[in-house]
Amino acid sequence: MSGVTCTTCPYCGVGCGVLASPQADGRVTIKGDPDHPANFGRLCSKGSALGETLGLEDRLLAPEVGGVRATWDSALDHVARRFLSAIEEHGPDAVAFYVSGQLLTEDYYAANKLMKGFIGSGNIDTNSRLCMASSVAGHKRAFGSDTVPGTYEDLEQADLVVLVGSNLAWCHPVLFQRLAAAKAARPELRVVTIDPRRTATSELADLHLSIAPGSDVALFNGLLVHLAGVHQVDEAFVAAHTNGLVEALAAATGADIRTTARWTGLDPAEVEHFFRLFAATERVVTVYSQGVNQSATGTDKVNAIVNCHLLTGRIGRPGMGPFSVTGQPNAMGGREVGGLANQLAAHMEIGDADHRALVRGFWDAPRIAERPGLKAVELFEAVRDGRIKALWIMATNPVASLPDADGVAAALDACPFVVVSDVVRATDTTRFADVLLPSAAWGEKDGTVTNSERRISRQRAFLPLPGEAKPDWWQMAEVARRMGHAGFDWDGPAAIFREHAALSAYGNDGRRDFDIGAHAEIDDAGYDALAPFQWPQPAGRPARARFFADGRFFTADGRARFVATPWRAPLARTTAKRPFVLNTGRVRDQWHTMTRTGKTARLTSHYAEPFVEVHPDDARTLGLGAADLAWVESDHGRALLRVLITKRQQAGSVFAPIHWTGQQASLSRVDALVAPRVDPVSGQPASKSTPVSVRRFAAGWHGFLVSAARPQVHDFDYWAVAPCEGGYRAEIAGSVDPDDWREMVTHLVSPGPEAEILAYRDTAHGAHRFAVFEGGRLVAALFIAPGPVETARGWLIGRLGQRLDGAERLRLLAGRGGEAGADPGAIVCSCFSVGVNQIVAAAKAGARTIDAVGACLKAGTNCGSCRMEIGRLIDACATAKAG
Ligand SMILES: Nc1nc2c(c(=O)[nH]1)N[C@H]1C(S)=C(S)[C@@H](COP(=O)(O)OP(=O)(O)OC[C@H]3O[C@@H](n4cnc5c(=O)[nH]c(N)nc54)[C@H](O)[C@@H]3O)O[C@H]1N2
Ligand SMILES: Nc1nc2c(c(=O)[nH]1)N[C@H]1C(S)=C(S)[C@@H](COP(=O)(O)OP(=O)(O)OC[C@H]3O[C@@H](n4cnc5c(=O)[nH]c(N)nc54)[C@H](O)[C@@H]3O)O[C@H]1N2
Ligand code: SF4
Ligand SMILES: [Mo]
Repeated sequence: MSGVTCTTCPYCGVGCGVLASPQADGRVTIKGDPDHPANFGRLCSKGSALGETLGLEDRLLAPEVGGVRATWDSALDHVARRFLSAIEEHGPDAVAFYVSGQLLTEDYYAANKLMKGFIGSGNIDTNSRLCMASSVAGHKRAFGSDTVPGTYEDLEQADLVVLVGSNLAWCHPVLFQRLAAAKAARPELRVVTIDPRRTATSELADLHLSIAPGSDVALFNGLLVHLAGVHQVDEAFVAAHTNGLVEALAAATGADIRTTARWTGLDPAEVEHFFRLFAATERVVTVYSQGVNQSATGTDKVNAIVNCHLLTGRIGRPGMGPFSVTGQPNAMGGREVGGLANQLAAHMEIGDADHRALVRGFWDAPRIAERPGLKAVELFEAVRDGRIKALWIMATNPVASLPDADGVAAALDACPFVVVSDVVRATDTTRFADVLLPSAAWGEKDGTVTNSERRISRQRAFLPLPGEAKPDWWQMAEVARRMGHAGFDWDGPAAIFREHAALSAYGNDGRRDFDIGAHAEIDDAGYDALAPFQWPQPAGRPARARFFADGRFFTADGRARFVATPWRAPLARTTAKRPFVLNTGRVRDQWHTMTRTGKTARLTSHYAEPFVEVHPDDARTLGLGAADLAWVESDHGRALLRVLITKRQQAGSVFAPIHWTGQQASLSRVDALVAPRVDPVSGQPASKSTPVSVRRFAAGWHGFLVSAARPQVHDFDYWAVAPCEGGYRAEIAGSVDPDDWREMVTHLVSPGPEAEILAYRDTAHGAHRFAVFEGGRLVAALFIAPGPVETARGWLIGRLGQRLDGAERLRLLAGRGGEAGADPGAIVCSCFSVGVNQIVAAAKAGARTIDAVGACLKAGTNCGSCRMEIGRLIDACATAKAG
């Protein structure tokens, strides 16, 4: 294949258009698609680095049964047989699928159809349960349908954008850049961020509310009361198009500014400032994400926000509305096909007999699930206690991403039959598979995805299928056929898309929001050429960009519902034994469990290790120093993480990113700690509020290693490995010194027989340094120190693979690299590998703006994902100077 392919980024829900051009040398050039309406040519750091993640070295390229390579035929027969026999013996509810918002709509459609229409169970749930379920439930309660009313343009057209529990700068970077550009062009556009932590996103904010974890309902109840009190009520809209205001207001009674401030831990003046701003601004968009959804009161948080928009009638008009931004590339597509256990298909409900009859008729299905299936957390409980006999996991890594992750591992271990479809051979979940099925990855697969603003775009293949990899829909269809079911004989994703589009229009008449009937007759060529479009696009009726401005909702009486959301203090109480709240989330350059973004040196240089952020006051009490290691423990499990001390963290809570797994580091899965507590309405886990304790790890020694070959690190108490330019970098630590340091080096890097190992012992500092040369080139270096290793990591990495003369060797062993001023420091701009030290130096030398830093270092001038961090460094230098 050659030429330029228009496709869509496989990471976040912004859904950026990508132009991929395979080169003669096998590399693929990646650019933003200037014509795609989500990004207009922009890409963030992860999108820009897509070309570096396409290597096949770690891919799963052939089916395996029982760890042994198998043919597709035998593997598929085996899967069909085992599912059939489990169903025959124990009934349809004894089997389950656990799928993912990273499937394409066509894959997802096939999986849902097989489970709900042909196996006849509701037991298909998805990682969207961990992600969007509270928003889905909140939308349904308020609108009668799972509808995102607005569009990205609304963020640019608003006069106030409120970001609640959203680190947009890192998690939806291109949408954030659109917002930042709009604010730069129109400084009167106000931004408020609501997050217990200060983040890269809050750098853009005019007002940051560092609320007490979990207290969002109290804040928005207070806002509702305030808006009613200052007569900011759209009386006509409320009277004609809503129900339930009296009850919602009653539930919020007493939430005056003072009380709201007390419940949210904020200053009354800040609360008042926010309330006044909201009251006085007609064009308000409230964007929310996992700080809202991943909570034991997540659905109430959503409705408390939506209530304020209904009260003011600020919904569905340009620049106004509640806006749930989705995480995964196809979180929305999964909802459209009914991939959650409590949905049916095409935004229909399992619980609705008419919907069941309609879908059953359309599919010509032998049986249809009569009731909702198990939601993710319950599903894995059922696996653990033996109710589920056969489980198929597709495009998700639950041993790393579900709460009580060790419990999930135990469940999979106990399950009689586990199938895993993945693109990567070794993940924390593939370890437990009886059958491994190699899936087509991004760039190889074809289909559609729907982004946060309901825009459906094509993902197109530009690479051949490697090895024996096959698309996920094909795997599902083959197993369905082998189970004896008709209705799965599609010849490609276009056929599935046509069926999906036709079902969305079937018996619809405008009663259901999701309708793309205009595409039900699309031919294969039309599907190949399909340009991004927003739903709904019904056949014969006009398309529209926004919902609800007309006041017509999808409830039985057509009116929206105010939902009473009485404030309850968060359930996860800290105790003397577990005195901190563990908050979890994302970093800029990694995607989830790192199976793709973890492959590139560029993306791992921003953060190369799993870490926990701790407020300086807490660090003091805990006796933690900078870059110490600490045990973070909950009632469910523990993790060993690098300590980052920062004031951006609230005292009393700690933050750890979710990305690291057993593939990259020792005990680093934060979900091993997270309690399996869920929101009672949505079943979404409260992933951001587990009580934990933090304890310093008494390391006897710390080590930093660079090595051309992958090092053998698994025996150490602590280890974390990442790729770097020319090889690997690793952080290691142990509680007791080894008997022989030199032997340890040999064990770590297995030097060849000709290797020269130079050693240096710095007795004054208790340090040991080793350098290993092969053919005159540096192939490994290890720096050991009694405390966290202080060395110029970037400098050392830069020496890997180089020929060093005698003087250079001495300098290296003396650990004097950084003193030469050559250390860029931790990488901030991953596009041009520009580090903290360089940016600080530029700022000190007079670069006072982000653009000035860009002009001298190029930092921040490509994808722009790092601009907020550069801004913060400049500010810090300016403050230091002033102070
Ligand atoms: N770089 C990167 N981007 C991603 C992803 C990724 O893995 N990496 N994943 C994608 C996916 S699937 C998702 S779902 C999105 C998630 O996108 P976001 O929701 O923006 O990301 P998170 O970091 O999970 O959490 C957001 C913020 O919620 C805050 N928070 C915690 N508790 C509370 C609370 O009680 N109230 C409030 N108001 N805030 C709170 C956290 O401090 C955190 O800063 O990101 C998507 N984009
Ligand atoms: N504590 C805590 N836990 C969380 C969260 C949190 O904020 N805090 N966030 C939650 C959220 S919002 C999410 S979305 C989840 C994400 O959690 P996961 O879904 O578990 O994370 P991923 O690493 O994206 O897993 C995707 C898997 O699919 C594989 N894959 C990639 N492409 C394909 C493909 O085309 N086909 C197939 N079959 N496989 C493919 C990848 O190699 C990888 O193994 O984590 C959740 N867990
Ligand atoms: S913002 Fe970044 S990760 Fe998200 S779709 Fe765009 S390029 Fe991909
Ligand atoms: Mo997500």
